[in-house]
Amino acid sequence: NIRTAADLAVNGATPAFEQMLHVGRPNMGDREAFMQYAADIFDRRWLSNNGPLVQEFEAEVAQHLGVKHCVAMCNGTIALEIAIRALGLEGEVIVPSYTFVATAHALQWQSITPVFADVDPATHALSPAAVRRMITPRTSGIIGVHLWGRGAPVAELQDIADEHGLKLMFDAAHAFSCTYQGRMIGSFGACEVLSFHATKFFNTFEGGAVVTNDDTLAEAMRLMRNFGFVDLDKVIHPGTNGKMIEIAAAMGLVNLRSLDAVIAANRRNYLAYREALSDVKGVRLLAYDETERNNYQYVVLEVDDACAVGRDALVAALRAENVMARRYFWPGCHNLEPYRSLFPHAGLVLPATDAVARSVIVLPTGQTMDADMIATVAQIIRTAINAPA
Ligand code: T4K
Repeated sequence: NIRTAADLAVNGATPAFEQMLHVGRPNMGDREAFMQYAADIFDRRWLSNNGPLVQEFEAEVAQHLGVKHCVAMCNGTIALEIAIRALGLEGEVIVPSYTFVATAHALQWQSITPVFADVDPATHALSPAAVRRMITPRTSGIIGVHLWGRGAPVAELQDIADEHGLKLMFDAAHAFSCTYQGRMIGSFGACEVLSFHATKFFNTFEGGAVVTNDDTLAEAMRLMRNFGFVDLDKVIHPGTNGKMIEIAAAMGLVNLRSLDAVIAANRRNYLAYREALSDVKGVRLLAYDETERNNYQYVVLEVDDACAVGRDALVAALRAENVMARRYFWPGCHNLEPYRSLFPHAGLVLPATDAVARSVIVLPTGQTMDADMIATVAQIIRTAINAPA
């Protein structure tokens, strides 16, 4: 019963939730099915290095996404690094600043300069016009990000890449099992990178993959994820250890069976939040396009500058109630080190990125949230805004 400022934990009341509510609480499939896979792995004594479950997992993912190749990896960041290298990116690559820092780090880690372009404030996705402004003679590629599982402006970015002879790939870490203009995300650009981290819509504990229709690129990535081995004692290329392990693939195979159930739970949560917050002035939920298939993994609340309570005060009020709301992806990569101090980013101003990063709160969703919990979270937000201390 949170009605007045005095009922809020931030003002000394008992927190609404005893247990913390997390953004990114893992969605888990059938426990028994997983235990069976684990027992089989024990008996088989095949734990890693392109094992049978990894191969089965790759085939199922490729089929689900309607793409020719899935190259499974140990996590999304290594998958990004390997994709970037296999594509031959160099010099400068244009990326959004409003993304998880891994998108930028995967380039910087390989001595390629991520060049940050601004986003469209309405969609939070890379702005094609901003991308054009950042092209220089050193630009070799563009990495679009399907942020929050909503498709980046794929067609416009492909046009820019074609006009300027640039490579285009996508960070699809958020967009597993989502569509762009009715087609499954996974086969756009030269390749697309997935993350199966614990906090993602679909997880393999840790994991990732690159998906592509390009045979040569897939072959190069398979080499690179396994030290460049082509035979038992023959190495033909520099490589790293990007392999997915069998127990991760087992989790993936189990979780693949509950994709639709998780989507249904996430969508129900998203609609419950939307309904409960519809009359609260100063905040709005970022809408999903219902004509697309969405995974609804991110409930993204935008706080207006004119809201009676600032974004950070609202986050503090939620945290006091044990609602671990997140300020993703504040303050934008261009404001994080090393980028903020380095040429060409020192002093870079990206107005839309700054405005979006200043306004967003990501709220808990997933299998573990129910209607009562969502009603309470919404009531905390309503009270914090309407009855500030
Ligand atoms: N590109 C994009 C656009 C990405 O968003 C990401 C990852 C990547 C690339 C790279 O993919 P990976 O290399 O990660 O596969 C989390 C995740 O660690 C990260 O995977 C994800 N993006 C990012 C958006 O979120 P943090 O720093 O927020 O994680 P952390 O530890 O604060 O956890 C988030 C919340 O989830 C916490 O409240 C705790 C809860 N949680 C977490 C784990 C791991 C659980 O309840 N159970 C768990 O097992 O980055």
